[in-house]
Amino acid sequence: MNKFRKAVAFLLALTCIGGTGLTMGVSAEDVSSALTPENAESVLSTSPPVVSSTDFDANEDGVVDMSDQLVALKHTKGIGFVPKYYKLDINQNQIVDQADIDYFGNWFFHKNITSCFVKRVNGKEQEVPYTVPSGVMFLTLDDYADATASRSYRKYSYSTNRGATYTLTPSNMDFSQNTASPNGIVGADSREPSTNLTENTGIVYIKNKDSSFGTGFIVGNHQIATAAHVVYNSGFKSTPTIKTYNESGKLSGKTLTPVEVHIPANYKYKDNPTAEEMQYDYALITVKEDLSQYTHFSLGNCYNTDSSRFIDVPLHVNGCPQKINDDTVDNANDQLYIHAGFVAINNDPQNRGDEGKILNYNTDTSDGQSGSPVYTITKQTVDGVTSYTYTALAVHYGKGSVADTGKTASNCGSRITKYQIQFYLNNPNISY
Ligand SMILES: [Ca+2]
Ligand SMILES: [Ca+2]
Repeated sequence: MNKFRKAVAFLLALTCIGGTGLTMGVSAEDVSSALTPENAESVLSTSPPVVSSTDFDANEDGVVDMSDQLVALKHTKGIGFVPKYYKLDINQNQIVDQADIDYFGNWFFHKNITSCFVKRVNGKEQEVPYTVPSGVMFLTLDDYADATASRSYRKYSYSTNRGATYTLTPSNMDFSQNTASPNGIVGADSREPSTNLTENTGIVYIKNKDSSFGTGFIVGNHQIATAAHVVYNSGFKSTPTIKTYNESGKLSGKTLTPVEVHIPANYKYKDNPTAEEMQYDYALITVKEDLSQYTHFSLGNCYNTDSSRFIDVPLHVNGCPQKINDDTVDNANDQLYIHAGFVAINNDPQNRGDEGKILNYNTDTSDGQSGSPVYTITKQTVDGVTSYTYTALAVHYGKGSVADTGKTASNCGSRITKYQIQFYLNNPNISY
């Protein structure tokens, strides 16, 4: 088995592990007939996007081939990280996610691809083009996203009431062995009922025994992401009730069985956390049921978050608010609500200077939406066939510190980085 076939075999194995969250653009037949290093280079010389081949050489071995797609897949699954991770951003939207894996495979095999963001407004989708011009790698260094320090976590079993701590380190892949070969409402309340959306089945309602509730989202076959403050205050809250949604944004009637909850060891419940504290406001709940049939949210490793170029990224928050219509009317039946806003940069000086630990956005939210996915929708059309990727860039916290006066950068959440990708997707300390 040559190294390309090995790479693809492993990649296909990972695809199976990933369940429905993964859609790959290549088949085994494609690989055996098309993959040679010589072929790879000729493909590159004739196929868009025209940046340069080295821009996508993620493993830095001098050629762009399927082994680069493999390392991209490992990165998005938290197995190991690519140091120059912007090289994985094949569709050039400043976010590294599942959409890039799909794009790579299709691009490599000469498919005709278009890719853009989608913003949902009044139940319809608007296409939002990427703001990075083709051929330009406009990078703002991002220390937080590059961090490889260890982070400690606490876990708690709902069945035994026992806890434990452990540490994870998001380690970069080592390519040195490569042989040289080629909350708040911002202005008017713009939220609308979230109906007929595929991603609604990836969202869950989390109700605590103390009657507080929040939102969560499915990121793996047994893993649900939410905010730490949904499941923890002075200690871990008792076992929550978790319910799923159908595509119409209504509760489906199905209840999941929580097994464990995990939070960062540094998390402390606080009413008005600083960005430094808010970075730890994320949690993982494992459930007994197999969630492979539900929509999975990809976890996005974004960069350029300090750049004005990132401001045009449409960000959706979809969750279950306690009240709607400017927080005056009860949200009967716990319907999902969605709104699309934009990433907000530099509008909130109190929240900036945080080294990118949190993300700010002007998307409308209110209590109950804590733990919601803050996500982009990427639309890819390959040879006339359209697909969507839902990528969380943050776990929604709530109102920012200047919510009531700023009217611009009101809401925020803890940002997804390598820490969270490893924690949610490649965590040997979870059971279910
Ligand atoms: Ca390479
Ligand atoms: Ca991308």
